[in-house]
Amino acid sequence: MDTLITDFYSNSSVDNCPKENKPEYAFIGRSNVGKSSLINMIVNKKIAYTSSKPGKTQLINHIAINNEWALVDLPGYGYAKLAKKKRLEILTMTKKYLTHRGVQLVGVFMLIDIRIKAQKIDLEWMKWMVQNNIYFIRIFTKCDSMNKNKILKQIENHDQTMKENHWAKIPETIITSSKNKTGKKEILAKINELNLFFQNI
Ligand SMILES: Nc1nc2c(ncn2[C@@H]2O[C@H](COP(=O)(O)OP(=O)(O)OP(=O)(O)O)[C@@H](O)[C@H]2O)c(=O)[nH]1
Ligand SMILES: [Mg+2]
Repeated sequence: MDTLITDFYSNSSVDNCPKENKPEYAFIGRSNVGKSSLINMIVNKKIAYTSSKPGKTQLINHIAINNEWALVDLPGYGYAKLAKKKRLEILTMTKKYLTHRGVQLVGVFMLIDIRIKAQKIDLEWMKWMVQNNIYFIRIFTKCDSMNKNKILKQIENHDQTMKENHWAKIPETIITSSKNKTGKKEILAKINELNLFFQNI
């Protein structure tokens, strides 16, 4: 699937987000997990701002593709160094976007750093999405940092933690690396499948 960027909008409120009824896919996860980098990898362009310092993305960024669908880069959560007021503002904006966008928010890619063990804050976010009927897929990022066996072992540990926290079903999972372009095909295949689903609702 070609990914031609046809538009770019940044907003601080869901109320101002583009009105066209096109399917979109949001990227969430802890600050610095690699959301903006993954989007850039998918579209093959440095469109979303990235940084080695957490807290880079602070708005709701719509990247329209082929005039047909959009990727949405969101701010990260869990960055303690941001002023408390700003952090709360961002959290409120993000949660309002996720709950008020409507059916055109077809799915969320929930990013988790493969290098670290399951974090309470990520589990809480996943639970919050289930409670709010938000469909999400789990994406492990930065998988260039270890070999296949270690990756599988890490995922097994994450799954185990979810089971211990009473998760009945482990979410669909995609392994990625923005550095090596791993997972691009799988993410685009998923988006393609969901775009077709959206056409039929
Ligand atoms: N090794 C490796 N590093 C990565 C990868 N993806 C992102 N990074 C690095 O992780 C850091 C954060 O990347 P961003 O894409 O800005 O992270 P973000 O989740 O958008 O962060 P916020 O906007 O602050 O929430 C940067 O230094 C990236 O170079 C990856 O696949 N592999
Ligand atoms: Mg970002």
